[in-house]
Amino acid sequence: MQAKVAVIMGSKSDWPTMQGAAEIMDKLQVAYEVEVVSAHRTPDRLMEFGEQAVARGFQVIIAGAGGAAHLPGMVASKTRLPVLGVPVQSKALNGMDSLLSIVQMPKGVAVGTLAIGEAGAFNAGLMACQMLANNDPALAERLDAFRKAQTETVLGNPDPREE
Ligand code: RP5
Repeated sequence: MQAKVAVIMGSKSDWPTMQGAAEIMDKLQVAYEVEVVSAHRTPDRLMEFGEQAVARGFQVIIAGAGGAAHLPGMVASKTRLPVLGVPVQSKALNGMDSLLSIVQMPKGVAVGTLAIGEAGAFNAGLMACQMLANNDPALAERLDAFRKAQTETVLGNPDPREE
């Protein structure tokens, strides 16, 4: 199956966070590719990735990075594909550095920024699925079922003292 989503990240150390995006895309049967593309350690690879992303058939890019997290903004500068940025929780500043680096894009180059850490990664995968579902009725049905099951899980056991 042609991968419509690229999940890139600045380092292998980001994978424990970024695998949340993969988890929900696996569940919703959306094909994706995963690569380490570092803005500062492999800048040429980043430029090449951004330039080739459309030709490779991707429709959405999820980019996770921590610290001085310039990866999402830089890749967005090289492609018209929508980029969903995930601020990875850094050790020194708990991800506030990552968040502010990703969210404060100057006008003219857009990056959609998710929450810090695992929730952000999962939601980036979820949002990529929602975007693709606009042109994929079967995926839309799977998304609806996922949301319904999530709601029923809460409604089925609303007592906070029970597991
Ligand atoms: C960023 O630096 C990465 O996205 C990662 O979050 C952070 C630390 O990278 P490593 O030193 O663990 O490779 O580029």
